[in-house]
Amino acid sequence: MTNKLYGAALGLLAILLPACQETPAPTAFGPCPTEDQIAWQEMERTAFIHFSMNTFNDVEWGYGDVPPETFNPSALDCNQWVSICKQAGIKGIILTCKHHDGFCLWPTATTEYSVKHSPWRDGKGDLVRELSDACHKQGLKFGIYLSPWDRNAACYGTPEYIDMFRAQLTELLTNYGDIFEIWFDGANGGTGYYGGARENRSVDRQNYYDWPTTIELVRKLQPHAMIFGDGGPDVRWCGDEEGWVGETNWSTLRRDEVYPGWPLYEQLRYGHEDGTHWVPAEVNVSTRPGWFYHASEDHKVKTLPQLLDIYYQSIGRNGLSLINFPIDKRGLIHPNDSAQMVKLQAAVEADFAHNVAEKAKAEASNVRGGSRTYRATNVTDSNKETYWATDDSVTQASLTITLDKPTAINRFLVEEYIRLGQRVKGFTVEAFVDGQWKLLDTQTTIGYRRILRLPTVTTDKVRFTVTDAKACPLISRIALYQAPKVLTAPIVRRNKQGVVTITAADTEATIHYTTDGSEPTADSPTYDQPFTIEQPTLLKAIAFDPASKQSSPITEEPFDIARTSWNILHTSDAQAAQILDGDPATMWQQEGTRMPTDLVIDLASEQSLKGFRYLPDQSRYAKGIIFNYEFAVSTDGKNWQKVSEGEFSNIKNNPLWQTRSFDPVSARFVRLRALSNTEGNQGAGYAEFDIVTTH
Ligand code: FUL
Repeated sequence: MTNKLYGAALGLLAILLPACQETPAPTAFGPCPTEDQIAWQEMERTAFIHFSMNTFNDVEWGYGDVPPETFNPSALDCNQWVSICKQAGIKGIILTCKHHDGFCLWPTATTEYSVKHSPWRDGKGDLVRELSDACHKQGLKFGIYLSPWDRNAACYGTPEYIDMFRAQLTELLTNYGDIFEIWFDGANGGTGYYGGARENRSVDRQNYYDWPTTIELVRKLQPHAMIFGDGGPDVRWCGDEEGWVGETNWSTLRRDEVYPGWPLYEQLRYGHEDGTHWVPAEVNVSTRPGWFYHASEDHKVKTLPQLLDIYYQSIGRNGLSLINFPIDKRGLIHPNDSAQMVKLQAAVEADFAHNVAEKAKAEASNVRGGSRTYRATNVTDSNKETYWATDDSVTQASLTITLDKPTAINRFLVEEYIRLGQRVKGFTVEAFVDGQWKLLDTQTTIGYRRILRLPTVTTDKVRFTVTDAKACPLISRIALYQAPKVLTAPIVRRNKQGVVTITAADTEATIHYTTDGSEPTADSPTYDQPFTIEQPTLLKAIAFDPASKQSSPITEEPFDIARTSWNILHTSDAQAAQILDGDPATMWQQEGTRMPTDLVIDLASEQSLKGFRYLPDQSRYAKGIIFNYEFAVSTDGKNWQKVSEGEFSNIKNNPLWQTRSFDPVSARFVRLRALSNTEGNQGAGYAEFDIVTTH
């Protein structure tokens, strides 16, 4: 080799060597998840099953005194539950093996208060067995809910109960295969049957249960199971039962401060930035207002827009979703619940059908050691084990994704490489539009996954900037999508003054309506601001997506005359106005009266009437639902003529609009007289009241 050549080779080596040297990998920062916690988080969607004695007694919390004979499902089929869960994209199911009333769904040796004394399967049934078998057969994981509170057990409150509780746990963790999660409820202590004592037994929530010993027992019997509690130890409550966790959501928690029934539970919505342990949030919510089945809630199953909000406010905020199916009295998932949950799955699949950033080019303002191992394109390579990392000293950095051509997007998804801890404290998302950067969103934490719903923007460059982090950010994935619009039938309301508002679930959809009875189409008038309808009119409306040319189902609203000048007589209660405000969510409860209770309205002018409409209280704990009624009319407010009477049959289970017709009559005053309500007490409540004229 000549000297010249030798020199050139040396020079080349000098250039190549640093690139060949391994850039040191980032080290873990703060608490990190275990492999079991990661496997749990990756399940993303799980289901709760609330089914027990409460189902048959139409209550949410049983007292523990109802005889086991009451438990008698007629057509129970766990395979139906599991099949529906599978169709709904769910990966594991948790069963209320024992709720607060103490009734056990398996033939336990610890108490007589169980399925073995029920008529179901002639007392030979074991629901825990049936569901765990069905789950394992269909490839779903199985988990258990065992209420620490037991309102049936005579020994509740004494050390003897803790032994009984652990014996129950041992049965459940030994006899039913792999358990992925054990759910310990924070509700405990209070009134109960307690073997006939019927008293109030409060316990020292922090110490009574001696949780450390119970946790040790679980670890021994099911070492891979996640233990859920207000503060974990493995996975935590999200601090509400409405289906959301905070936008800022740390998977870290000062765990030792928290215990089941912790009064500062609202902090669980956000986790603790300075947390000492990895305890990710689980977001539990029911498909209906209640956890247990009540026929009266058949029409209150969450709508697709509500379920999508829950999805984005749980999984989209670094949480795991746990959605409850209240099993009905037959022992089946009610068709209303399964339909909605399957719709949710279809909508989620559509939203994430096509990641337009997959394999896209990406460049970053800083790459750890300039190394290919930590390059920017790791976020678009579809490999969750590779990630973009910056130098240790860098906690603010940008990464720009360039698309092949301008593309419409409205979802931004980002994931941290959580194996080495949760780091990002703040970030922004921008799009390059019309020659400049447009800020789309400013947010805080990321964690396992963050999904942002953004207004649709067409762009070929998206810039993600970490504005603050605890340590160098490690980003394993960024994805961009264009989710289709949510086209559900619009909501139509008319207030007392006759002002009509129409809202679509998707704010980017257009709304079209007709008032002549014809079917609305994209060519019908566009709704862009409230308008007034004073005369009887059938309003029909749709939501429409101009991009896909798809329409929602039609909303039909049969309005009668506007209630503008109506006056509710014989009351000074300002809340009374709420029964004429067109909003079914507000109500008036006539307190302090004894049945019969009258609702008297002056219509301000004489009208030709042929019927009336009554909507009872729509709230979760509805009051004063009128059962027996009389309806009378008057021209002078003094002399009354009864035109209708009877009962609103099945109104408790079906608290929808009740319409009653009568022979046409002319009158200025109307009187709805409540003779009884569904609870057999004295209140009369109304969400809305209206009349039907002959027009
Ligand atoms: C609560 C319980 O009191 C409810 O009945 C339900 O089981 C829910 C999931 O947890 O704390």
